[in-house]
Amino acid sequence: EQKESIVSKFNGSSPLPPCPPTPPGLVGPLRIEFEWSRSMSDVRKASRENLQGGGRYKPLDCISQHKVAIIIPYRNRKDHLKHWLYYLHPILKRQQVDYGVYVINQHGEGTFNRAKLLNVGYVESLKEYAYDCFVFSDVDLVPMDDRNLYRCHGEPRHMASAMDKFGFQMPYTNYFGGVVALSREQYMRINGFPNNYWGWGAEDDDMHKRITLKGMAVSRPDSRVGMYKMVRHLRDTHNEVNPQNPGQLHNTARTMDTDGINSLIYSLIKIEKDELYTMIDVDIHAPN
Ligand code: UDH
Repeated sequence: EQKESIVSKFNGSSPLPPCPPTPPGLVGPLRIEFEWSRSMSDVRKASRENLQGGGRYKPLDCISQHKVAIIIPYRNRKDHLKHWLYYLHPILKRQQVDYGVYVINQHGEGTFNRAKLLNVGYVESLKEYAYDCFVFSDVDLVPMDDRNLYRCHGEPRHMASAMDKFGFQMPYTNYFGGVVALSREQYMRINGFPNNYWGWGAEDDDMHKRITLKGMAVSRPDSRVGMYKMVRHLRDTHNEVNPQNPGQLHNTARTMDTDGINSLIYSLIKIEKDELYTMIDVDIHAPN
């Protein structure tokens, strides 16, 4: 009799139940090691199970309450992406997320612009699926505890609250860097992210300012659950510290309603579907 009910579940005659609020398969603290010898075929073996193409996944036995686009700003970090995929796919599956992984590649050698790439990821992921939540994650950050849920909350969420490179503490009170999650409503309320922070620095502070200026607060996991390990690396070329960037923070209140998702201009070059991710190659019109 039990067998029959399982069969009928997969026949579609009885609809899947909603996934429980707390995923049952979580394990808590994780051991993360960035093995240099890990190959892409190791990564595929560890990650591909039950994935649909382009890094899409839905739980098999319940309906997820969280449709999440994971947006990664990217250029020339193949090794980091490998580690990220190796660890994150299994975690996200345990978390019972209905998700897709979008790697937003800045085309060309122009000055890098993290926040603008994140805006592109928001727009492009929504062309594929009705995501209601967006996790914006650097490619080099892997959570050390799977209770740090890749989903949205009542307030914008700063997920990377305890990074190893900052001694597992917040570097300063209003830090909003690394990995954050915003619902569609929260993101639209702040007009997305700024498009004008070229090079390294301050775009994450601008994101935080937008949130507080619109009367929202930021929530965070505690410093155990919020632990992240970063792949160690040198500063990238074409993403030098831009000393102009912090000064722009004085203008956020004045410019945020006109600079953001409503003023985003870019040229799509190519969309590539890997089995583990969707790569969106984009020209964001970097200044010379
Ligand atoms: N990113 C790229 N390619 C680049 C630059 C940035 O993919 O060339 C992405 C990537 O997702 C990265 C994120 O943008 O994680 C943020 O990049 P970042 O350089 O601002 O921040 P990160 O924390 O490094 O990775 C800070 C500078 C490290 C200097 C270390 C010197 N000890």
